[in-house]
Amino acid sequence: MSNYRTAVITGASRGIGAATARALAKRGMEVTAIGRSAGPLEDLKAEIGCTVRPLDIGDTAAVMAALKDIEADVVVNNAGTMTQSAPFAELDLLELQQSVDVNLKGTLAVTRALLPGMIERKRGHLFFITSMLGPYAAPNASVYAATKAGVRAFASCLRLELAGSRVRVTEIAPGRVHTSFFSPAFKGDMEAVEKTLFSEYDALEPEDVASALVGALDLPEHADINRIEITSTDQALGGMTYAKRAS
Ligand code: NJP
Repeated sequence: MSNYRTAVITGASRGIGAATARALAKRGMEVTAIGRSAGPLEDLKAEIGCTVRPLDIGDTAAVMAALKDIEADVVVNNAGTMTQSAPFAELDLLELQQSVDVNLKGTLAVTRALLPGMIERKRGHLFFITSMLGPYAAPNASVYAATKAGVRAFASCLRLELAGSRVRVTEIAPGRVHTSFFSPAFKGDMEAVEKTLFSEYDALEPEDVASALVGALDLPEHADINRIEITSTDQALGGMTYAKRAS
């Protein structure tokens, strides 16, 4: 495994972030787990012995203050939020704002806080958990897709800026993962989420995404996996659709 010792993971209170925290702690790394929910973070701390920082990453000033003393070899920008499933013209303005604040602004702030130290120490690995709804379009998720496309563009620019610095940049774009992420899209109705999205399809588990991340981390430090797109074998992306002419 590469020589990294410390990791900061956003959105570690559940789902992909918690699975990644477990995987990195198991490999002996010192993990700092970030999220807003103090209770689940404390449970994670009891389980894997990580440090926890309850924090809303949508608050840039709070992010800069909370992370200013942290040395991170690995940063997993994972925290994210979905909006209700709705056409853009009908989207709630508060949800629109929150999505941009967390998915895009929060990711920029966390990276801004931790990247200078990585550059100085000439060691680091930035991960960005984006989405298939960055490169591929879908209706009723336009703001979410825009934020994730933004993070993809950001990661691609950073990779160019950081060439030669020994700081790696890996984007991981997952397909559907079995977490509570889709709850807002179904107005909090988790039964409907399970029935509609998971009961008849195999999805990725959070641990699958964590394993992909560890695979990229495990390469020798001169090797940088730029991007991983990962789906379950029941999901395929790309392609085309055609709607029948309205009669
Ligand atoms: O989602 P979920 P996933 N400040 O809802 C945290 C992407 N993805 O693990 O603050 C700080 O279980 C929240 O913690 P809390 C997705 O876009 C997923 O599936 O305590 N943290 C929780 O720990 C996202 O970027 C799928 O509520 C904040 C975590 O974020 C990443 O995968 C598909 C926060 C969300 O955990 C992890 O999602 C895809 C804030 N303001 C991409 N707001 C999928 N699941 O199918 C939220 O393409 N969090």
